[in-house]
Amino acid sequence: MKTSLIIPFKNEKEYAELTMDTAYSYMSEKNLNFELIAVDDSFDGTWELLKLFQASHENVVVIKGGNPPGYGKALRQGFAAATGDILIPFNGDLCDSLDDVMSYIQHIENGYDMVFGSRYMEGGKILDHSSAKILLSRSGNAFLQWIFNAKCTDLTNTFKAYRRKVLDAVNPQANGYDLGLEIALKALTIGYKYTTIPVIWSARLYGTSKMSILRSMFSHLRTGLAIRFTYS
Ligand SMILES: Nc1nc2c(ncn2[C@@H]2O[C@H](COP(=O)(O)OP(=O)(O)OP(=O)(O)O)[C@@H](O)[C@H]2O)c(=O)[nH]1
Ligand SMILES: [Mg+2]
Repeated sequence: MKTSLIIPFKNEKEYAELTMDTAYSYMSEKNLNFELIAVDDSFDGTWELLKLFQASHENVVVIKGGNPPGYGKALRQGFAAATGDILIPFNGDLCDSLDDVMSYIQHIENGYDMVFGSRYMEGGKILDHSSAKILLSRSGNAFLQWIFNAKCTDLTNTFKAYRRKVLDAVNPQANGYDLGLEIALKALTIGYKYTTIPVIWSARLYGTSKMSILRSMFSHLRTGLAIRFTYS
């Protein structure tokens, strides 16, 4: 099966080449059939670095984001451009692990429609992150897990893998950080087969965070409740 990694970038000039090169080398060394789709909303030179990388590599697509920009919007543009059978959002600041990408692919090839990653289950890890952010994220996730009776302690984590048919059926609409949650919850209510595995999340070494924890917590809860009361 072919895998598309969808990689969003917003002002990540320290990461543009590093992330593309790290992902490309890893996927090539594992002999995977893959493509990298970068979706860029930057104004700091990241775009030029991505285009340079694309010029010297096959199976790399670089797309300009929307106006106004958005994390979820960028991922949706990436999904629309992807030609793979397995679609995986992979953050541009290398917080997600490529070994976990490999496990995702194996689980989908073994028959699952979706694989969720949890930083909070046994075997999962968060390397160096503010404890206030973790506390807020864990409590929001505990609530969402409870109202959906889901087998996942980290539903809000966007780092998940989907068979293409899941995205076709869900047709997600979110423009922000709630996109991954929207897809997962709608797909759960449809009944797609999923599993959750532990994943490792590492804090960024360069640049600055684009996510506001309070704003994204609010949008996650709003999205979760809206789906809970309209889809089931
Ligand atoms: N194209 C695009 N990419 C975005 C946007 N917002 C964030 N990103 C990228 O999405 C990835 C994740 O964003 P981060 O700001 O690191 O969010 P986070 O991982 O929750 O925050 P940190 O804890 O600081 O790592 C990064 O590669 C960002 O550059 C956006 O509006 N458009
Ligand atoms: Mg990050």
